[in-house]
Amino acid sequence: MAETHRYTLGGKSFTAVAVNTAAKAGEWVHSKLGNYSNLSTKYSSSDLVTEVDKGSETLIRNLIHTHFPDHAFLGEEGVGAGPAASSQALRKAADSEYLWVVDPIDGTTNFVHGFPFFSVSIALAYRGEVIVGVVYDPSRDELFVAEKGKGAYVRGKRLQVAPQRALSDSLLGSGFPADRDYALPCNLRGINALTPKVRNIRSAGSAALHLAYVAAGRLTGFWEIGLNSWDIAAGALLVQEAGGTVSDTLGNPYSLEVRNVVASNGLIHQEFLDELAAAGATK
Ligand code: 2AM
Ligand code: CA
Repeated sequence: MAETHRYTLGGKSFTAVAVNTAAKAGEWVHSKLGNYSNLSTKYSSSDLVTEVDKGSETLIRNLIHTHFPDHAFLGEEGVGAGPAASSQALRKAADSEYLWVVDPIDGTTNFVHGFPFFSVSIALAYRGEVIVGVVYDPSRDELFVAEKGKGAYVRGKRLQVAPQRALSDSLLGSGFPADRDYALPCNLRGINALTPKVRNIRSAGSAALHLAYVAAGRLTGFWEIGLNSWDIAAGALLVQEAGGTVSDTLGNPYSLEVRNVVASNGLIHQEFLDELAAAGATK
């Protein structure tokens, strides 16, 4: 990794800005719990957004641009609803040298219902490759941070993926996608096929935080169909830097374009992919 990645104007490192920004945004979001006023829907009746999502994104964008005015910014709330709009936004941003990929609240449904499992997800990509990833859970005050080639950490402790060698011993995470026409039925096929074959499955409603839990060894693996780049980017680097594997459901290596994600400790990865393929649950 080139030295130019580490230092810039004023000597603030990219990682320091990512960490401070996620912490600040997460604290603000947490202070608004049970206190939002404008609930609206985006792509479907289960795709929720509040003024807190928008406020968090504005706070994050302003802070990042204060330090790095030339960097490009891709945030969930700056993009139109639906998968076509988000793919197009990513293609447009992909040419940028430095691109911040941000989900201001991952787990908005939980935030709206007061279920304390949501996160702020901030990633920085250099020429399309994620080099910094931060996922912050304000409910537990856990900040997960990874730097390319330098490991993943929470509270100063190095993260290591889980040790299970077989799906039958694994605790997996997944989700119930908001897109009920395409992503939800596909994911349900996977859940149907995998539930009897694994130790159990958890679905707590924040893809980014589930990926952080894979990195921390709290889940053996996670998969979900139809996610967006901002749900995955930071969490994918956390998993990789904790020794795990991230791919799409067909086994192609992780990139910012991946929407159907499979993350694991690596040891169960092939078995995981094989089961999803056998269930017709890859796309
Ligand atoms: P969000 O809260 O940022 O919207 C839950 O299954 C996961 O899917 C969450 O990470 C949630 O992120 C994400 N999600 C919710 N609606 C979505 C949509 N319409 N498209 C893609 N991902 C979505
Ligand atoms: Ca979001």
